[in-house]
Amino acid sequence: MLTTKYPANLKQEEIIAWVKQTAEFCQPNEIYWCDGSEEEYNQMCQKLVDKGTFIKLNEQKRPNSYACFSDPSDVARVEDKTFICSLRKEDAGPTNNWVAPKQMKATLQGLFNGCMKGRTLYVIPFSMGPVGSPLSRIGIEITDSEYVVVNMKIMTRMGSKIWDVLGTTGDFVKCLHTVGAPLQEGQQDVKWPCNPTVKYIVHFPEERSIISYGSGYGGNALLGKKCLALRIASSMGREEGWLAEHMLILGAKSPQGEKTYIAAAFPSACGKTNFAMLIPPQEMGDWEITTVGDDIAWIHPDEKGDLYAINPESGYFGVAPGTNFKTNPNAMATIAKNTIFTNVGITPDGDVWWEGMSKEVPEGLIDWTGKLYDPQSGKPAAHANARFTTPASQCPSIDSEWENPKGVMISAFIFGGRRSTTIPLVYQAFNWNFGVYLASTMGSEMTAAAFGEIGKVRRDPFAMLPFCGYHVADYFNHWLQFGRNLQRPPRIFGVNWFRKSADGKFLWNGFGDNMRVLKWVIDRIKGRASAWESAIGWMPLYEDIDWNGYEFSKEDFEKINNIDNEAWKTELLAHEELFEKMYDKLPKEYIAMRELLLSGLWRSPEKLGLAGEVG
Ligand code: SAT
Ligand code: MN
Repeated sequence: MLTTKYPANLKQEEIIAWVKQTAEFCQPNEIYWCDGSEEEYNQMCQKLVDKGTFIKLNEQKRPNSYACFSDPSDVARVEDKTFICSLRKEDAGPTNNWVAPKQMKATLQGLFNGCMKGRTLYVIPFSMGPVGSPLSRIGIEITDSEYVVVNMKIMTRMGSKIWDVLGTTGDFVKCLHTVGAPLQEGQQDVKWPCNPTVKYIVHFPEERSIISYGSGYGGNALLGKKCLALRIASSMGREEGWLAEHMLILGAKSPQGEKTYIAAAFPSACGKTNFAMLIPPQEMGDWEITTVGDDIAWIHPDEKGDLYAINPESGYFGVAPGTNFKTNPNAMATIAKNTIFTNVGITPDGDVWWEGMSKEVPEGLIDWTGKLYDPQSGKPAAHANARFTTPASQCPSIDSEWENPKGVMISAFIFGGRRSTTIPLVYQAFNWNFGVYLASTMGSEMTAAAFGEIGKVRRDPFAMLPFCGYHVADYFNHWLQFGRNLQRPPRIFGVNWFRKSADGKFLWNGFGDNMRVLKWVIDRIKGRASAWESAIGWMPLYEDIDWNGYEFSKEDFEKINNIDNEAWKTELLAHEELFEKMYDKLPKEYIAMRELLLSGLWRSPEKLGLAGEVG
């Protein structure tokens, strides 16, 4: 029987009993209660260096930073092994894997018996959201991975202070994680322990608990992120009347000093972190973009019926490849120190490198498999899903209100995917309902074979496909109902940075130039910008966009913002494919809205001879 010293300010018997029980079952060598201090973080990193998991980077070039390589079987989230184990199958819906909770628990029991042998059981108390904010939620993660402890330290508010917040009655989400690699007596550990074949990421929404087996990586193991802050929180939000969304939150300050906050959802591989940290073109005047969050937003109505959002995280777990001083200077500055890199390349002088960081590949680079990199191999040096874990507080564009316990007031939602055709650069939905329809039917062309045929459109409602913790059509209904309760519902916009010309070239620069679209969005919210009424929503004419410093022709604008009636008919038909999967719970409004959209597919600004109708 293991003895352990409980934190003095831990006041809930239930937590002590849970940890004890888990320890008896998982049989670790030791129990350690994390206090969240700097010393603890440093000691834990040193332990990872001693084990060979972490490589300490050059202290001059990348102070207090580490790199590590995962097992090749453990490089991303495992969607096919992710389960929503609600009591009833119909509550998980058609987009989630489901197994009856009893049956899943029996499977997990078999796997967890003795799973922490030879390891330490760590107890990590953490807050998603500013500590003590009424909008924040508490989780406790039990894990046998030091990598998880140090990453959770960056990504969440973690440590002893959480016991005070919990007091004697506070609620928390139980998160149990193991790498699933017990060590026998005397057995040497590997650098990246995990279970190469068996992985389970399981959510019990009614119990509000999470169990994760077999992976040490990102969203599979840092249970505060996708598991708690999206899957479990979306289910809480439905019951409690709020929204947990896969959205960045940014602030935009106009040259006149007016501040507007916007939340935006994009599927992965659409440049969310870049958008959240955008640097506006100087020619547009003194615009400033500030960052509240890059991945998740928790959104609550206040007493007046306005919407306030917090970022539940305190760090960024961002994709490294493609990040450079041009695409995202703010991210590059953020990761200059105190950062953990996973699956990037390492230079001979102890710094990091990835595809897209610079044109030349550094000589003598070690690739993410730990071998000397051969640029002729045709393989990338950094894994395509290589990540940095870095404190949000280090971001030069961090918003002054990012830790405000009340959150920031959201004035608009933006939804976008990667679409080479059909979807225009920007359009504004007619109203909340049409906006919810737009978000429900959004799709993105796949860039990784893991999710299906490359280039094919995958429907990804609200960019929540892998993250919605309940029936996706119930989720649509929740959004519709949520809007009915708002006095001043935020405006909803669709964007597409990825439209291509007939010869296959991207029409739009993207990055900083996305500020031009953002400015029109803001001007629309404030009632300042004109727009014409297209079949799918309100759209800018060429003159409505600020082109200072960007030579973008009217012809190209017509291409990028064109509504091709035939393509849209096909698009609307494709929405049916999504709907038939959830016909039993599909909002009845959707059928009507689809018909209304279809019925308007005859107009275009040329046909209407519009010069700039104000809507
Ligand atoms: O690995 S995470 O799930 O945290 C990141 C992602 O896949 O979006
Ligand atoms: Mn994400």
